[in-house]
Amino acid sequence: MSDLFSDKNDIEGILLLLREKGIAVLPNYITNVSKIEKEAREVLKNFKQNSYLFGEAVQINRLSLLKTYKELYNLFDNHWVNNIISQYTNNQRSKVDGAYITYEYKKTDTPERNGYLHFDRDRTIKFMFYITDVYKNNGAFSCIPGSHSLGNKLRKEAWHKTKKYASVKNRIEIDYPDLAIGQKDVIPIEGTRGTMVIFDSDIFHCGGNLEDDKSQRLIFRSHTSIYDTQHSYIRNINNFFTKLISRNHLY
Ligand SMILES: O=C(O)CCC(=O)C(=O)O
Ligand SMILES: [Fe+2]
Repeated sequence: MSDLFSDKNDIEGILLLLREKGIAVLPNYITNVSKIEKEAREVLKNFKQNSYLFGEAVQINRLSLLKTYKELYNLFDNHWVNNIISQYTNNQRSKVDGAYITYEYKKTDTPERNGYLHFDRDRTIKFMFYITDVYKNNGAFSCIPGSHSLGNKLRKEAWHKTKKYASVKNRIEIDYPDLAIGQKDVIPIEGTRGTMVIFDSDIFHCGGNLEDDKSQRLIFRSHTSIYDTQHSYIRNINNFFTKLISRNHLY
């Protein structure tokens, strides 16, 4: 997994990893996480919760809704984040759209949707910050480095077959069994609290599956849409005006 590590100051190295592997990991991105954790727990208490089989989740549709939570807000609204988004999207985008806080503490028989190996139906670049230590047993984000190119192709093909978000086939083991790709191929992206993970949501990934009821994971993650098909751009404009659909950016 150390071949996915980069240094926060090495922007070129981070971009290279994102392009070649679909993921970059920055251990010890921040050393003092306690204020961030305090704010994240307040948001979980104060905001409306989404239904989430693994525990609790709050969806923040626009990052600006977090403005009074300075530690959380600053983590995703800064030059470093904006620079990476701009360069990775060739200046199509420059800022974080929204965010999620997820708190996983329930072991389930049937996984939540993000627990299945998948690529996201809408492509985004995500910054994912570990507020607790993350290990295989507490629902680590897991992925197949380098699978983002195949994910990109499959996502575009899937959208050609339907116009309905919920019908887009994105679960690898269920929807694409012929690939014979599955949990046996994933690696858990483990890290201590303060780790930042950046990934392209076309990568095959999953997370949140706890191995026992004692382990817990708390994560703060942002998402920024990448429009790489004409219909994804048009869909976004439609969503903006109609506000009919609230996308779930975990899958
Ligand atoms: O919970 C996880 O680690 C995976 C979440 C996920 O699928 C996503 O952020 O797109
Ligand atoms: Fe996902």
